[in-house]
This record gives sequence, structure tokens and C-alpha cells, in this order.
Amino acid sequence: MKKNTPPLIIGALFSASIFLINLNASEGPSDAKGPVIFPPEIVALPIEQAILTSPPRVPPPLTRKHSARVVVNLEVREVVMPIADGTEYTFWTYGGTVPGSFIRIREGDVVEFTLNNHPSSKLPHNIDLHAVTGPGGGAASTFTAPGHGSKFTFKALNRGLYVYHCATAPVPMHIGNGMYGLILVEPPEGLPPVDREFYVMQGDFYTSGRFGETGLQTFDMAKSIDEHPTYVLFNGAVGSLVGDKALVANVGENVRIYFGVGGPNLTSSFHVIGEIFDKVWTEGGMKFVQEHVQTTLVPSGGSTIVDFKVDVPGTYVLVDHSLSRAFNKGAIGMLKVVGDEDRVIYSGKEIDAVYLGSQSEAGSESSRREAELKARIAAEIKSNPTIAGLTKEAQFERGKQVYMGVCFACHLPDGKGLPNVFPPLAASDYMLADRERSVRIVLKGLSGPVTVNGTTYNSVMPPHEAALTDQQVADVLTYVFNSWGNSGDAFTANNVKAIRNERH
Ligand code: HEC
Ligand SMILES: [Cu+2]
Repeated sequence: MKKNTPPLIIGALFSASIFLINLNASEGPSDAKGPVIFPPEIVALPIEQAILTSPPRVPPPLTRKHSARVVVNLEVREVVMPIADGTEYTFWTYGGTVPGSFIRIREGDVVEFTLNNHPSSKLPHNIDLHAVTGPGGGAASTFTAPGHGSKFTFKALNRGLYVYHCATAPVPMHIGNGMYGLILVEPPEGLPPVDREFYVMQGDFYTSGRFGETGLQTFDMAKSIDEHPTYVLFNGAVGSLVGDKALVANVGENVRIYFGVGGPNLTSSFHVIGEIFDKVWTEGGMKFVQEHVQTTLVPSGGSTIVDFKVDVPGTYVLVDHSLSRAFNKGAIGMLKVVGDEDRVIYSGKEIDAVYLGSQSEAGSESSRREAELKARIAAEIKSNPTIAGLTKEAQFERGKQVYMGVCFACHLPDGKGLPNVFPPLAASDYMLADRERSVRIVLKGLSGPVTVNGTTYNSVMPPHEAALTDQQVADVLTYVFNSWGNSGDAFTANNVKAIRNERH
């Protein structure tokens, strides 16, 4: 394969020594060679500025029928952004977003690529584009100190949907902080046209605190090495594609998702609940197109293109079908389809009758029911309000989300419970009589007979001490104690902590 740039000197890209060598050479990258001299046929190509877009947007399809010299300017910025409601994280980004800006070029283009590292950055960064043929995919040529810019040129020899990422040591940390994105190299004839195109990437995140723990979190290297992520996310935050931020399409449209996995570690079982992918460009390659696919496997550092027609209105939930990641670590997104119903394709609920089955073993029955309902509830969690301080109202809002994620399954959204099975929390004389006991119930669970508003229940509530932080317990009880006509003071994390640690 003919290349425009001579081979780079450095091969051992992932060694820590590269990091040091380049750090010392702050006058310029270690493979600096000066500007490339183009042959006349390349000099003759028209010059074009690439359109870059933030997720979930994709640049428009290319309509030109010839190659071009495409100028790409990408800026690295280290920014503090929410990773979850009330939880912040210092992301390292390409273009200020996770994933980084989407780049769209055409096979045969000559790309003049400049990586600028914002002066406010604390660290040097680089870029390895999987679309590049050449050592390190551009990494050694783009190693860039804060307040500097590096340029290199490559020819897009292969069509496909490619991941790009930072390859500065420690590489899993740079990727784990959000340094990845997608570059689409279209075939000369383009891809089949569709009505909507979206850009979604999955990544695993390793934070010092537990899932949902509030405040600024830092990267946890030990969790990353063990591949035990705290968060598994679409587009860099819990709820980034939920509620107001959901993807939107109309009934009858063809939808395309350019889906990538940044990693650094996990592979995704990408699935859209309630849809079937009509076409899948497996592994982001352009030759083999699979049809009628339920779930497609996307490797870390890999991608896929999926097309599907939306026939029925409603909310379709994007998940990693390794479902604990979806329901416990954040890997949930939504596609809202609006338009007229077609009840032959999908009737909607035809009958709603109470069915409780045999309540043989109360404990296992209720935890099974909880698991089932959780799946439904996750789809209904609304986008998170921005929470400024620890005011009671803010706590109430946060608590509502915990309630809608955890308690709602049994006590129902109106807090009225279910006759003979789940006691009410609305106007519960039992609950309102003893605040500490309520904390204990949420943490340790409850079983045996209990009388609420004159009715006796004898069932099992599972403990939540492993699933909820002190703050989350305080938030949910603040919500419960101030909803449906109840009123009471806010609970604090310290109240909860004392009870969590008590010995019986
Ligand atoms: C899996 C179903 C389930 C979930 C989830 C659940 N509970 Fe319960 N809860 C119960 C059952 C069943 C009882 C009654 C237990 C008994 O009969 O001993 C109960 C009892 C209670 C009580 C005391 C009785 C009353 O009505 O005042 C409180 C308070 C309570 N739950 C709060 C919560 C809160 C807050 C959450 C969310 C963090 C929650 N529960 C999650 C099933 C559940
Ligand atoms: Cu980096």
C-alpha cells in the first residue's frame, strides 16, 4: 500500500517510555519531519473544511463525487461535567464532549489533521485514528503538550466506521476519561440514504465513589485494572439520551445509528428494546451487511452501523444487553417515535387484570417482581433536573428518582401500595410515627406482620443497604416523607450512617 508519509520511527506505542520521551521533547514531537510535499495530483484536489458534530448529531452525508484534501481541526479539552445527576467528573475530551466530535470523510480523501491541546489542559494527549494506515494510527505524530498543536496528514485508504482514541500512557485512563470518538470513511458511492442518523458511543467509567455517589469523582485505577466499572454509559453520562435528550424519529422513518465502543475494557451487546435491526454493518466494516438482527456485539475499540425502520410509536430503549450495565450502571438511552399507531403491528395493552400468582415464598416472589418491574421503570425515569445545592427541594427531586428507580416497583408511584401485598407509604401512620425505624426498614428490609392504617400486612421487603448510599437513603425518605400529603423534615446522610453502622 502506497503512503504519503514515510514510516514513523516509533513502534512500541503503548510503552510508558513513549510518554516520557515525548514529554521531554516539548519543542516538538519526536517524529517531527516538517511539511509533506504532495505530488501534483494531490495538490490539485479541492480543499474542504470538515464539518464536526457533537453527539448524538452526525455530519450530513457527503455528496461530492471526487476526493478532497480535508482539513480537520480537533481540540482536546479537560472539562468537569456531570456523569450522573449531582455527580461530576473531570472528562478528557475531543471537542468538549464524550464521545468526541464525529468526523465524516470519503475513501481516498487526504486528511490534513491538526490536534490542538487547550492551554488549560494539565496533560499532553494524542490521537490514534483506526482509520489511519501507519504506525500508531497517528499517535506519535500528534503527541501534543497543553497549549500546543500538532499536524499530520493521512490518506483514507479504507472505507468503514472507525474508532479514534487517545493513546497516551496510561492509555486505559485516557480512554476511561472519555477520549474516544468515531470517524466515518464513506465509500465513494456513499451509504444508502436514511431519514435520521444518530451518533452513540458506549464507554465504561471507573470512579472513586459508588454509582450515584454525589460530588466530584476521580478516576479509580484499581477498578479499571480489575475491569469493574462504576458506570457503563452511552454518550458519557447517565441520562444523556433520556427524557428531553432522547433521540426522536417519526413513524415510518428509517433510522441509522453509528454505534461505537470506546471501552477501555467492556464489549457491548448492543440492543434496542422493541426493535429489530433491519441491517447491520457488522464491526463497522463495509462489505458484510447482516439482516434482521436482535443484538449485535460491538468490541471495545470497534463499531457497528445499524439501520431500522420505526413502524410503531412509543419509546424504544437502547441498552447493552448485559443488563446489569443497563439497569445498575447507566447504559440506557431512548428513541422516541412519534406518529400514528398501527394496532395490527402492535396492539398495545389489550387487557389489564390483577394477577399475583401463587405467593408461595414471599421473599423470592417480591424480589423477582422487583426485578421485572425495574426493567419497566427504567424506561420511565425522566431526565434529571440540575441540582444546585443540598436544599430540601433538591433532595426531594433526587429522592424521587431513587423512588422511581427502586421503591416504585412495590409501593407504586402514588405511594398507595397494593392491597394485601405492599403497604402504603402515603399517609402511613406506621411510617410517619418513627423516622429512625423507617431508615432501618429501607436499609435492613422488613418482614413479619406489620399494621399500617389498621390493615395488617405480612410480607417481605428486601434490604437496600448494598444498593443505596447513605445520601440516597436520606434523599428517598425525604421524598417519601414529603409526598402524597405527608410532611416532615429532610433526612441527612449522617442520620442514615449512624443507623447503618448500629449493632443489634
Ligand atoms: C420488593 C418490594 C419492595 C420494595 C422495592 C420496597 N418495599 Fe417497602 N415494603 C415492602 C413490603 C412487602 C413491606 C411490608 C413488609 C412486611 O409485611 O413486613 C414494606 C414496608 C415498608 C415500610 C413500612 C410500612 C409502611 O407502609 O409504612 C416503609 C416505610 C417502606 N416499605 C419504605 C420503602 C422505601 C422508601 C422503599 C425504597 C427505598 C421501599 N420500601 C422499597 C415492599 C417493598
Ligand atoms: Cu489523552
